[in-house]
Amino acid sequence: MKFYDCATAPSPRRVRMFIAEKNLDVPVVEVDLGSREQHGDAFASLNPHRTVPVLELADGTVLTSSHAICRYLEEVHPRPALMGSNPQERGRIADLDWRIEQEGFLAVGESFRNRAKSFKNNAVPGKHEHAQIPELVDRGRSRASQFMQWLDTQLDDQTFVAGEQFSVADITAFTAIEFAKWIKLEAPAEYVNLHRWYSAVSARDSARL
Ligand SMILES: N[C@@H](CCC(=O)N[C@@H](CS)C(=O)NCC(=O)O)C(=O)O
Repeated sequence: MKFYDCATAPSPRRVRMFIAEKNLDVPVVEVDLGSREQHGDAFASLNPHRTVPVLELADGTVLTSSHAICRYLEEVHPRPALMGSNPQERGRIADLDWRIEQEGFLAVGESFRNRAKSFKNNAVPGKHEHAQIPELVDRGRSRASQFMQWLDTQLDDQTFVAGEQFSVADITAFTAIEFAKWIKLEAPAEYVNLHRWYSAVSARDSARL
């Protein structure tokens, strides 16, 4: 098994945290997005979508999204459970994880990629060129702010995003909040639940990767 990572990119960070929480030792291949290695023949033949993270399994199966990689690792290494321990929990955590990715993580990405000069013709990750749309800089930022407000409320009466157990939903939310620093967006001080949770997750070993 090989994990294609990029130490500076936010999506592979989700998988790095997941692997660390599972205490797994997975060989890593670093992909240099800065020099556009993802568009080179070697990587593009592995993942035609030209994005990281990628998990290549021993039988040659290639998984090309954070969610699928985490799902696979959870199936093979069920403990500690990060995606729920019964059907109800699994459904609930999947629901939260999807919402956090859509409304938090991707909202930050929308703002960042439509502004950064280096993404002038690559506003959407992947093989196709897409011009930036300047209006999406503010829209993404505003959606990310709304996400933070929702997250603070979600954490009002529970330790973690999905309840009292740390889960993949915390990993996606934490990496989204970290990613938001790239657009200089931080949660307001009055979001005390969010800040309490952020301090707790930051203190985990997996958060340092
Ligand atoms: N949904 C995918 C998104 C992957 C993604 O967008 N990865 C970015 C890095 S955070 C990437 O590979 N970008 C390459 C590029 O922009 O060319 C996942 O979560 O795995």
